[in-house]
Amino acid sequence: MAPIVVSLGNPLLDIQVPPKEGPAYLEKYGLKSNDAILAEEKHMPIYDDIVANATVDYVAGGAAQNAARGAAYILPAGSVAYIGSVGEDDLKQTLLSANEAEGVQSAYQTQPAPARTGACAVILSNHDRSLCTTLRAAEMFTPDHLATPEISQLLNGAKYFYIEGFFLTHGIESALEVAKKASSSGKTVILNLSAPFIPQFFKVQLEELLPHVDILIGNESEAEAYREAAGMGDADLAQVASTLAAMPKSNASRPRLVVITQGADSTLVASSSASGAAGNLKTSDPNPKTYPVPALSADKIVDTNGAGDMFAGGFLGALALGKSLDECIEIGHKLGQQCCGQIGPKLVFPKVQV
Ligand code: 26A
Repeated sequence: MAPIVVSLGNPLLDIQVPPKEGPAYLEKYGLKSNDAILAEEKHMPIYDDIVANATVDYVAGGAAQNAARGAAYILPAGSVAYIGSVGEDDLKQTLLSANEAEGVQSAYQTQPAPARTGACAVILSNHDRSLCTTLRAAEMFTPDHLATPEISQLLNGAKYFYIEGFFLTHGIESALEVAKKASSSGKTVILNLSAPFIPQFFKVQLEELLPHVDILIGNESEAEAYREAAGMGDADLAQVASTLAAMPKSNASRPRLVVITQGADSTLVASSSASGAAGNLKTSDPNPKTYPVPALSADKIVDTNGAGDMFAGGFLGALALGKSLDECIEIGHKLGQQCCGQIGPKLVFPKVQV
């Protein structure tokens, strides 16, 4: 079966430090307990440091790669492919195995040595996670990969395109190429804001891509960062979501949805038009609409790393199955919660019915 979902992002191996040991590393490297950043010079020793001195877990990561595995969880075998750039090393092998085990086709661009696959130090404390990333080979992705026969066939055959906001730090040209082509062919483009620093420091790239985006997904801190970057004063999240939904759109035949998650609190969906079209809010729904999140007791939470990606992956998979918006949100919530019960951005295997 040719993949109908293609996901694009930075392939990373997550190196996780458990909550007991996490706070010391937050302090040592000046990291916030709940954040996602690109490592600066002063953070660079963290990778060797935690590997040598902490009890680490290695898990497949990379925001869009996690979402790809989430979508694959609920779609028929062979439905999902993932594109990103890696090095020729053991980290790549770990990522390949995770994708293969979970039904994601890895359509990697591989950089020659000495380039190494990217890594993310995941410092846990309580239910928070601090992500500190060194992109390495991931930011060496070049648009010519998209033109190779294998990848262009993949792009032509797919119907749903998922792009992580993180990719915009280096890959706006490729992201635009994928999104423009997809949206001009009436296909669906989904963008995740990924982290507060994307609307904060990459607002130009974000707004360049946004016209080609049908569904924008983010969390409350990313929406707040956009509010600030856009000078929206004390607008509430519903206003921020509605503003983003109403921004110019190249494929005017379909409304834009903006989905804002708020952890354990309700999820918000704003639409550029409450027309009742397929996959949109119903005409009778409020716009924005608030979806309650089922309760998850604290003792069921192992760590929250990847929960947002698995929400997005569940949403994406359900969308590709032709489910209603309400069902997409419900499945997103289920996979997000499932992920909270696992170490890292993982789901439950053998698979459980969602
Ligand atoms: C460019 N940056 C900072 C990143 C990331 C990232 N994925 C792509 N680019 N920083 C952290 N992640 C991934 O986010 C997941 C949790 O949402 C981590 O690898 C982690 O699995």
